[in-house]
Amino acid sequence: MSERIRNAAQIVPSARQVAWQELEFYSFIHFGVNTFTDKEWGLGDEDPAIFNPREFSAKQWVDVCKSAGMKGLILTCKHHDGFCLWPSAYTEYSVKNSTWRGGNGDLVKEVADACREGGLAFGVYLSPWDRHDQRYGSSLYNDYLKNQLRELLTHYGDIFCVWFDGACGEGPNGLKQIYDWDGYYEVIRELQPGAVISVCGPDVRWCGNEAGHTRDSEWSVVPAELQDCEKIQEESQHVDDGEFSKRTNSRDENLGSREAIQGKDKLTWYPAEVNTSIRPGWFYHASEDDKVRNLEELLDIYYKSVGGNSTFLLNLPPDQRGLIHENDAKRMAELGQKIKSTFQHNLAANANASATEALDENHDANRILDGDKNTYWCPKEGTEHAVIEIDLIAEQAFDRIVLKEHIQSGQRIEKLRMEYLHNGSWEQFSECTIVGYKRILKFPAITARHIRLTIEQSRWCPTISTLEVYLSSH
Ligand code: FUL
Repeated sequence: MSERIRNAAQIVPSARQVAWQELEFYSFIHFGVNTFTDKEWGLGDEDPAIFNPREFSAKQWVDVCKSAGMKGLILTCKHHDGFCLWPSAYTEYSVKNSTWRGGNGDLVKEVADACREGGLAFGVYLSPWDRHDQRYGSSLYNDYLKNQLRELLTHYGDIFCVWFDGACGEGPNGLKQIYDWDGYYEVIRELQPGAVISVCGPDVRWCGNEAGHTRDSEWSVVPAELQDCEKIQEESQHVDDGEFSKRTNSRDENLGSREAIQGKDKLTWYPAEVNTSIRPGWFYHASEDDKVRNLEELLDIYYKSVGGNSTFLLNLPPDQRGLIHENDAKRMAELGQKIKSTFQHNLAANANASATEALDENHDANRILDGDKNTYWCPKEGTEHAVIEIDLIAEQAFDRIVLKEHIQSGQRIEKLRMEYLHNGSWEQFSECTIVGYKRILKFPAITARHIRLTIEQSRWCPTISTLEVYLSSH
């Protein structure tokens, strides 16, 4: 094993990245003046008076998210049009000049409070691109954005995520802004050290598309240059200096394999998030009421994202009433019900496991069955292959297996297969490449008492913290 791969195997997540990853599934809420103009991108000249969601209920949003099993919510506090959903002291272009609650409302506060009450983590989307603000295009704008961050990160309790997208168009004066990313990050780290900075930020990587497509092998250890990818995308495409074509791009299929990281100076823990909308648009359009994604599609994305070492950020756009439309709410309840019923009874909870090798008794094979995410099995350093046999004690029918690595130790598994004992011989029923935080294996139901997990390829030495067995159809 090369020195490089051995080093890659020892790159670990920060505490904030682990906490974020454990949220698994959370919502994006696009809401603002566009909701009332039927647009996707506002021009920044919309009259604030049009913002008037008469039946707005943050609790309804939170209830819908919870019905789907989501654990967090990210709100577009300001989109590209510049209109702010909180009464910022630094602009007049906000809810304070809207019709809603006579200009006395604070929508960010109501959503943050409802999240806290309902047990959801709360995150903020703040668009750096601002088509309204006159300061845009000068250094004054950077101060403005930092002041807005200060407001959002001090008045609304714990924030789990600041989501920056890379769109950088012209402002009202026809100028483009040179963003002070490092300055923004400093404010975030100072005020909310537990928050991840996503997409145009160092903590969470954009998966590379907005359609819900996922990679089969989603590595969390990737070339560090990807952390700048969304920020420099626009400029780099214009500068043909010969370097750009050599850079890894967030849209590339292969980001973390041995070949992909070969020759890269610096690697880092930069895990992926899959973001997509339940409808074609990000904002609500009545014309899309019958275009809500179906249950199969959403389940498929769930399995491939949450069950493929990513998180799933699903957009639910509230309508002009200020409510998540009935069609979307119904779909979320169906999705949550399906996920919940599938992963309710772990058929391996009382099983026994034994491995070809274990580092010591604190890392024996039964650690993968003990329901404790902090304990894990691992072999001795340098052992790249291993076999774990699991005795389910009785014959069981099952069609899903959940595997987790102990990511606090790194991401190491590259290839594994699953077999079951059938009439005295081992037969394969599933296989996969990477595991990472979580891999959900999905296969036609089989009935067996003995199963076997073979790690065919790994980096330095693999770990497994969890193995669970489920039956989806009961
Ligand atoms: C993009 C934006 O331009 C879209 O409007 C949306 O907010 C999406 C999540 O990010 O860059």
